[in-house]
Amino acid sequence: MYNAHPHQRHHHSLSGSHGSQRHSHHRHGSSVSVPPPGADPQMWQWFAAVDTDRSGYITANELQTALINANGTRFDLDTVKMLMNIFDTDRNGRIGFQEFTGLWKYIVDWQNVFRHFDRDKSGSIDGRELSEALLSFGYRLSPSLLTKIEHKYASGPVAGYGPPPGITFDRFVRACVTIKTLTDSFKQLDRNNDGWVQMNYEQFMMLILGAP
Ligand SMILES: [Ca+2]
Ligand SMILES: [Ca+2]
Ligand SMILES: [Ca+2]
Repeated sequence: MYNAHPHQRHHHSLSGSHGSQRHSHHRHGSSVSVPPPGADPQMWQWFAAVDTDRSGYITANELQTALINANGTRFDLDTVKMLMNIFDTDRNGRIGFQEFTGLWKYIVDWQNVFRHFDRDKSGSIDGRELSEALLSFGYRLSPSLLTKIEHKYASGPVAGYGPPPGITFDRFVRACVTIKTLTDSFKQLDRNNDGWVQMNYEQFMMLILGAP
């Protein structure tokens, strides 16, 4: 979805085999093809394009199929699960239309952030761009931490050598959300705000496993 403008997805979906003309032939058609009252018709079209089995809900698999990085790779399942976890507010394991509205806006906002910090328009975020982005979010990280993050989230070098190929959109979002989650967890324990915490094993494990 990063690569394709929402409109392109919309047209793609209508030209594909899941066009809206099929709604009425589906056994659940009457209940899911009609947008909820007051729904943005454009948003409903995008939702219908991602809900390929017309169940009225978006699953992790459907979401992963719909989300494409600029370099043509699909989003990592970890990122898809993270997004589902944030927006599946009723905790039924699927994304309904109202939840999708929030999810879509979130992705569009992140696309704008990504494009802003992808200074060289390479379609990925390199170490310098990452450092600038995190600094603008208020994270003043050491060079070694930045390198660690860059290596963790960059996709492997294509030729096995040379500079890391950078961080794709989906991994950039996951990196930023993870850094925020871990930092917030730390700050909660660091009550006097001196940069040190005392925690037991249980707390440490909960903190790490609670990160996306
Ligand atoms: Ca579905
Ligand atoms: Ca849900
Ligand atoms: Ca770049």
